[in-house]
Amino acid sequence: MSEFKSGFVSIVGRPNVGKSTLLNQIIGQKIAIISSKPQTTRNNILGVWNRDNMQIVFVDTPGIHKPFTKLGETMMKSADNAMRDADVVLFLVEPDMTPGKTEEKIMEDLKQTGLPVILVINKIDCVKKETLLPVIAAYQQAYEFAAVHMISARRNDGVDMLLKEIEGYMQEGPMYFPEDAVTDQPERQVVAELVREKLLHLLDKEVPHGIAIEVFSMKEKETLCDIEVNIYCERQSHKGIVIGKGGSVLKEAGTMARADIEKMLDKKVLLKLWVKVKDDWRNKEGMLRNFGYTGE
Ligand SMILES: Nc1nc2c(ncn2[C@@H]2O[C@H](COP(=O)(O)OP(=O)(O)OP(=O)(O)O)[C@@H](O)[C@H]2O)c(=O)[nH]1
Ligand SMILES: [Mg+2]
Repeated sequence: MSEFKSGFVSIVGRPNVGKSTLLNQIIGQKIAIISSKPQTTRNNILGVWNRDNMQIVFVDTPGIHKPFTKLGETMMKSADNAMRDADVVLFLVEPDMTPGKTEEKIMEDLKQTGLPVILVINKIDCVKKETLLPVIAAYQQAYEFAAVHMISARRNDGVDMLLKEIEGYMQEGPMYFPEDAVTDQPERQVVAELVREKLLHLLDKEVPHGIAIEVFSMKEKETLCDIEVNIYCERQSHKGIVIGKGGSVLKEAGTMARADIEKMLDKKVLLKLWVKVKDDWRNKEGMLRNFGYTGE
């Protein structure tokens, strides 16, 4: 029998490049939430890819940016940790931008780790080939990548080839997670994230960035799951926006989140949402810990 191989693969890059989209596509399930707004992912999210003789643990990370809040700092700590504790790193970039300050900083940090880095140019469905060539050239001049791949995470284009490449970096090792595990995220956490995803979608400006979710009750019965959720926002004025005229925003978020949660749990869900204010929680360490933003 051939030996069992395993390893960790971190997915890093600036906010909004499609890291979480790629993780979900590889795992074939929605593990990480996705939005068109930057700084969607707030902590490292593990996705487990299982085959007969191999287990690859993918680590989706918060997009790398200059933090302005304590929450931002913990997010950067998470990304930094993931970058160090990997066997190979996927550096995701936009297809129409040569390396900017963010990318230069990421490459500097990656160099320190000495790990093999695969450059992954995402969203190639959005650009013409001619646009890609100078982008690839600029990156290759800036860094010695172990390989370069062009993909569309959204359309699942080029992802199989990338996976084949990654398999080559796995070494003899243990099965880190049970073979039926797909993520390290507890169900409650996934529920909280799904609610946050809908609010990211429905709300604008600073409001969605100042939202944290707490699932304070989840009672699973035979055919039904009763879930109660607190939505925290940073200011009294934001509370009204989250609720919406006549409760319209909250109602829509609830309907959409319930559909996703029902799919995940495969049973009917009763979802109750409450909106509360916690002043400036993004800068309070105790609250960050409460919400599970530990920087690990
Ligand atoms: N056109 C196109 N859009 C994509 C592709 N991959 C991701 N997107 C879109 O890019 C946006 C950001 O995707 P995410 O997966 O949330 O990006 P992220 O890198 O995880 O972002 P953060 O968590 O904020 O760091 C979403 O609107 C996605 O639908 C792609 O291959 N093509
Ligand atoms: Mg993300």
